[in-house]
Amino acid sequence: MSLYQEITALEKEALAALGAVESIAGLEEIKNRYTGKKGALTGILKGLKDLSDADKRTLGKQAHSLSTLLEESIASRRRELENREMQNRLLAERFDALRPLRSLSGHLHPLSRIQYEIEDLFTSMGFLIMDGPEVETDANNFTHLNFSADHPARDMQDTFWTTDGFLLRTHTSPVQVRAMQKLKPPFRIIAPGRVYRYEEIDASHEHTFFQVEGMMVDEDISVAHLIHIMKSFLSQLFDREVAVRLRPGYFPFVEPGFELDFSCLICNGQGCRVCKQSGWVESGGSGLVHPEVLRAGGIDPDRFSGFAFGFGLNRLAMMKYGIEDIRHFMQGNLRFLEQF
Ligand code: FA5
Repeated sequence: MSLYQEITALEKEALAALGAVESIAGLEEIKNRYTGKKGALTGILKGLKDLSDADKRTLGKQAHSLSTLLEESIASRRRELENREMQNRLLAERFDALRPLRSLSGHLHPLSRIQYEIEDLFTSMGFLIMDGPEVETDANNFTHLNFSADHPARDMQDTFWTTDGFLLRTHTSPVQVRAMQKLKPPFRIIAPGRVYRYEEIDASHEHTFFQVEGMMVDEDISVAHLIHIMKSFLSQLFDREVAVRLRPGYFPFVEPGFELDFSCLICNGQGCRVCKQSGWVESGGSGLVHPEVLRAGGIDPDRFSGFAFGFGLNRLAMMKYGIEDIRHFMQGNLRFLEQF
C-alpha cells in the first residue's frame, strides 16, 4: 500500500470511528490511537522528513490536512458528547415541583378517625369543641365535680398521682368545670381526650383510653334533651337507627345520673356474645348537671339547668369498626392500623 493509500485509509477509518464513538472515554481512546504520541497519524507525520521533496509536498499536505481534520472532528465530537452527557444528567436530576406526590401511605389511627367524625357530628348540632390538660388538679377532676375529700366515689376511678399533688385526669369531666369558667350559658360543648386510670387491663379495659365529654347548659334543659341528642348522635355515628336506654347510675356530678345504653349493632338487639345476650351495649355515663356543680362553676342553678355525658371513645370505635379487643389500639401493630 502506498503512503497515499495508507493516509486515505487512515482518514476513512478514523472518521468512521469518530462517528461511532458514544462516550468521552471512547473518544480519548480514538484520539490516542491516531494523533497521540504513538498514534498512527503521528507516526506518518514523523516519517515525512525522510521523503523526497516532491512527496513531502503532496503527501505532507495530505497528512497535515488529515491531522487538522481529525483535530477538528475530535473537538466537535467531544462537544456533541459533552452536550449529550449534560442533557442526560439534567433529565435524570430533573425536579418537577408540580408533579403530584405518590399517595402517602399513612393512616389515621381509628381513635383519631372516630374522634374527628364525632367532632363533625356535634359541631353540626351547634356544639363547640373544647380541650383540657391531661395533668389536672384534684379540684377540677374531683372537688368541683362534687366529690368531697373523703367521698367513696373517688375510689371508683383509681388515680395516678404526680409527686407534687397533681393527677392524670381519670375522665374528661374536668373540662365541664373549665367550660363553666370560660363560657356564659347558654352553651354546648364536647371535649374529646385522653384519660388515665390505675387499672388492670383486659380485653375491654385499658389504663390509658379516650373519652368524649359533652355538656349543654340552658334554661329548661331536661332528660328529654339528653335522650334526643344522644339518639341522634349515635344514629349518625353508626349510620342507622339506634335505640337508646337509660338506667339509673351514680356519678356525684349529676342528679339524676344514668348509665346510657344503646341497642347492640352486632345483633340488632337480638342478643349476642358482644352484648352478653342482653341486646344492649353500655356507652357511658350521663345525667342532669348537679346544682352544686353548676354553682361551683358560677352558674345559677335556679335559672339554668344542663345535661352532661361522658362516653368511652375506644368502646364506640370497637363497636363501629368491629374491634374485639381494646388492647389493639395502643399496641402500634401495623397490620391492625393499616386497616383504617
Ligand atoms: C365517667 O368517667 C364519667 N365521667 C362519665 C360521666 C360524664 C357521667 C358526665 C355523667 C356525666 P365511667 O367511669 O363510667 O364514667 O366511664 C365512662 C365510660 O368510659 C365507660 O362507660 C367506658 O365506656 C369508658 N371506660 C371507663 N373505664 C374504662 C377503661 N378502663 N378502659 C376503657 N374504657 C373505659
